[in-house]
Amino acid sequence: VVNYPIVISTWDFGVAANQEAWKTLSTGGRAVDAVEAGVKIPEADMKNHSVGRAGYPDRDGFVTLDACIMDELGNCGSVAGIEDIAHPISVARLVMDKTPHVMLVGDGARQFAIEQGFKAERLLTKESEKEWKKWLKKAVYSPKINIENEMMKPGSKYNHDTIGMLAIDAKGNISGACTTSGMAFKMHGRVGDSPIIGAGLYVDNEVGGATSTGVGEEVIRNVGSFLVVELMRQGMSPEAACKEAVDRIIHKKPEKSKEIQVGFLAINKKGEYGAYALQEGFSFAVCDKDKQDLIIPGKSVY
Ligand code: SD4
Repeated sequence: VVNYPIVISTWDFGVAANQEAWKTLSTGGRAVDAVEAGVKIPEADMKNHSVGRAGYPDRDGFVTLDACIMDELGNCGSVAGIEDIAHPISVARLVMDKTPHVMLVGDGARQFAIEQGFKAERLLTKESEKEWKKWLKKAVYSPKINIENEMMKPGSKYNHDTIGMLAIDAKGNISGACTTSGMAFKMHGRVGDSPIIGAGLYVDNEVGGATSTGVGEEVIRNVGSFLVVELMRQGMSPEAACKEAVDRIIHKKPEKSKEIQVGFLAINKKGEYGAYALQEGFSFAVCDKDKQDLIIPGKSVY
């Protein structure tokens, strides 16, 4: 039995993003078009301070965005540390479609976007600037993630994060997209897992796809999303594969693992899905022909 078309994505804002993706999937469109359209919803959301235009800036006040996309043919595109462009996922899509490259960073990514007709605009909102100035008073920079913990508390105003989305279209083809403003008040130039193919996102059309959210450094160290897909290739269910990837992080850094959040989300070729996270508080959204749900998976010790 197979279950597609289907789209799944990280966090509660995934519900609205999935609805947008579903418009493409339910009318016979390609998964890659669906995921691009889907993640543009949180990218454009002015209330969302962890993805796209209203994202919190880095510690020097620059809003720098990361995104990547991967299709069923193994094509992929990525931008990292791009400034002034509200929809980094669409720039990543054009890196994939129109250049011989996979990844463009910083000013080069911005220049490419402008050449492709994107508007350069100030992304730092008044609200984000206010939060940044508040943060500057103490300027506690702790990559071991006080801010991330705060983000993960249900109801916290930081309680939104990277969106990673995976879709299977009516033909059974799998694609994924991932987009973020990264860790709030990060070092200028810091890049997380989200735009790194294999870390924040990976798709193999024969096996499935995976994406991640949380502290990108730990995901990069373990090449997390690639690992999840490879574990599914060996026969693990999506949830078991996500759990094993989380366990690798715990195994390598047991102490640090107590203080940070990392979550993986995965789907296999049949449209079975699952997720696992280091800490409580992670959620993901599922949309297929029968349902539109928000699911709260367990944490590593449940
Ligand atoms: C990153 N995984 O840049 C992304 C987003 C993030 O807490 O910071 N999440 O590491």
